[in-house]
Amino acid sequence: MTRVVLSIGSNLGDRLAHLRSVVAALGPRLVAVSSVYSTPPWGGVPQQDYLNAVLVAEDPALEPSDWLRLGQQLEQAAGRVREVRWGARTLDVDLVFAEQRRRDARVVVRSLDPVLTLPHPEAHHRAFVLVPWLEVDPDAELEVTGAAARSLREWLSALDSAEVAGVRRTELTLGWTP
Ligand code: PH2
Ligand code: MG
Ligand code: MG
Repeated sequence: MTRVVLSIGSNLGDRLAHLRSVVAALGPRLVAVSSVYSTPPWGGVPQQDYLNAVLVAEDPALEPSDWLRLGQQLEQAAGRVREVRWGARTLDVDLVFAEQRRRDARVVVRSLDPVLTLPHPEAHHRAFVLVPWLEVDPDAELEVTGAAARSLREWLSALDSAEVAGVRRTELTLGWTP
């Protein structure tokens, strides 16, 4: 059983429809869905603003590598073409965090594999990940390699306040009801 946190983003084409395609595909596996946020592009490549959201999902049968593959399939279904690093994309599905459920305990999945590093090595630096994640899981803690565990709120307070303020909640919805 894994419970995962996915960061989804789009800044090309019908951005909202691309995000919604992930919600539709995950269906009953979804545990929580954040609001949709409008976010300035991060990474220095001039491009359109993104829509970003965070999803929490659970599936007894999927391992982290299965979630990664599923995310890549959804990116392809949205017509994703891989070109410029940090450049515009129809759909990006990033696995930022995973836990294994063992009876009542939750064990955080840690991996230094460059193909799938968990927790995501940059999640704690990205306001467009932390703000929606905090909305759906206000008590979450994130321990990244080489740093102590901190709450999402603490990671956010370490970021540039202009970057955090740039992440704006919209009235758009992903059409999910618990
Ligand atoms: N994704 C990127 C590069 N830059 N900027 C924002 N605001 N949101 C993203 O999801 C994003 C980005 C590459 O994955
Ligand atoms: Mg990404
Ligand atoms: Mg990605």
